[in-house]
Amino acid sequence: MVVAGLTPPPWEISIVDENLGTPDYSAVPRPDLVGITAFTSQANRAYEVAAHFRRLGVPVVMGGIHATMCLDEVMERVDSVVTGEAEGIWPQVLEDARHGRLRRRYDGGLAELNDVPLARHDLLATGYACGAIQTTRGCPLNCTFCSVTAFNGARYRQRPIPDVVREFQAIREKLVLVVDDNLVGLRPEHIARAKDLFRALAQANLRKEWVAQATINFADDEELLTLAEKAGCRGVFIGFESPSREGLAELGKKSSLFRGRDFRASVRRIQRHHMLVVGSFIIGLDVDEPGIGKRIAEAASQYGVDNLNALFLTPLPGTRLWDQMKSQDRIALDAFPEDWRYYTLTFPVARYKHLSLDGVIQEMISCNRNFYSMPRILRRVWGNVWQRRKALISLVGNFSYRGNLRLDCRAYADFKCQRGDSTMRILTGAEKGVRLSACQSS
Ligand code: B12
Ligand code: SF4
Repeated sequence: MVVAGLTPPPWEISIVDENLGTPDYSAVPRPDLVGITAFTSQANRAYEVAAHFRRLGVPVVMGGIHATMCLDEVMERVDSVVTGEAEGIWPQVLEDARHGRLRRRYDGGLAELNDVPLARHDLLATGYACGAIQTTRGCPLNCTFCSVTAFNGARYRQRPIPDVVREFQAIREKLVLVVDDNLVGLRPEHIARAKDLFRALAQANLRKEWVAQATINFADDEELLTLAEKAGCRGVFIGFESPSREGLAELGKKSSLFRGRDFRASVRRIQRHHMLVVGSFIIGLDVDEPGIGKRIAEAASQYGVDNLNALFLTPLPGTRLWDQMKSQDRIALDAFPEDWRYYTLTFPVARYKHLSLDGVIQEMISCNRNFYSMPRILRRVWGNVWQRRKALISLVGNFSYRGNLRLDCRAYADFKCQRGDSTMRILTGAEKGVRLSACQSS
């Protein structure tokens, strides 16, 4: 939608979001140019779509996180790759495409956020549960496992407030996901700007509710919380990552944010402003030993978060964790691009120090079973009723996570079957084929 916003007439644009289903591309009028974006986990599908249009002779450009982090792989499969942020380079790409002289590679680097256009929300289909908007880019924290600093840089950049308000007004949906990685930033001037943004959103009387991602310092400023609530903030997703100090140090999570902090009190302060808190944790760190799943569930319950989102430690390309695991030969699923489909953070794709494949999966199951046990869910939902927070959303959220447990177990069983065995041995391509058909027939 942002790239569409950068695209001037006479270009006519349509957006196909395959999250809504796969269209019959052969019935779609032949375009002059195809642009594709994909997360790493979606790369294989992106290549299928690219191949389809290239067969028709339509030039294909790919950009976004995967294209930037896996440039060589992507270059082999499309006509042109745009790495980095598109704002500074896309007009040039369009001009070159118009004259039939697309270059193989363009680099947009990091954009000035004054140059970010209003995203074309009008081009999306209707019926989404929520709209999406970005108000800042970049994160100074540079955690080892995360690609945000590598992609968007450590300099925290904020969009002009009038642009954000206008874009919010253009979003149809009542519920909005603010996609920023770090909603308020860390430095006083960033927090002051976040307050100004919240004031402006409240004043614009948008009648929208929104959720965002933040670091735990969001809880430290009462005025900030009051303004966020008035601006429509109803929930925050916070990465706690590990219940242990050693785990946080391993992930490079800035210790000053965590040192000496009373997590329960921080979470409560946010919740008192009628916002839900989703806590994210990672399983599979080098410090994690058997029992970590239960330990995380207990920490999350003790902190008082409304939902727990536990993920497997995953070496995403371009991260410091990737470099480290690659140099230690610990990337277990490395038949790329095929294996990218497992890089959803919901499958164990690496070799973990103290946990076998079965072991790490069991820890994940135990973590979720523990946190989403019926007595714990009821206690949390009752707490929300009592505090007059979004009890219904909390109830639905908790039950949908609980409902996913059975699906997760099935997915792990399929994953293990396709992967071969529990000793972390990687199968050859031929072995994989045999295994796969065995799985399908069973
Ligand atoms: C919002 C978000 C989500 C939302 C998406 C909601 C939505 N409606 O879009 C949700 C919650 C669903 C989600 C899910 C996941 N996410 Co996510 N997500 C993000 C987040 C925070 C913002 C993405 C965004 O909207 N950015 C705003 C736009 C404007 O930026 P952009 O996409 O980078 O586009 C710019 C450039 O890249 C470029 N560009 C992009 N595409 C193209 C295409 C062309 C042709 C051109 C020319 C240019 C171009 O131009 C744009 C303007 O400069 C990013 C972090 C980040 N900062 O990017 C993580 C991020 C993309 N997510 C990530 C991951 C891992 C996931 C999950 C796999 C994890 C999980 N289990 O939850 C799932 C995958 C879901 C799936 N379907 O497979 C990783 C991806 C890493 C990777 N290598 O793929 C990121 C980078 C975060 C991280 N920790 O590293 N995510
Ligand atoms: S995990 Fe969060 S805090 Fe760490 S670098 Fe990524 S966006 Fe920043």
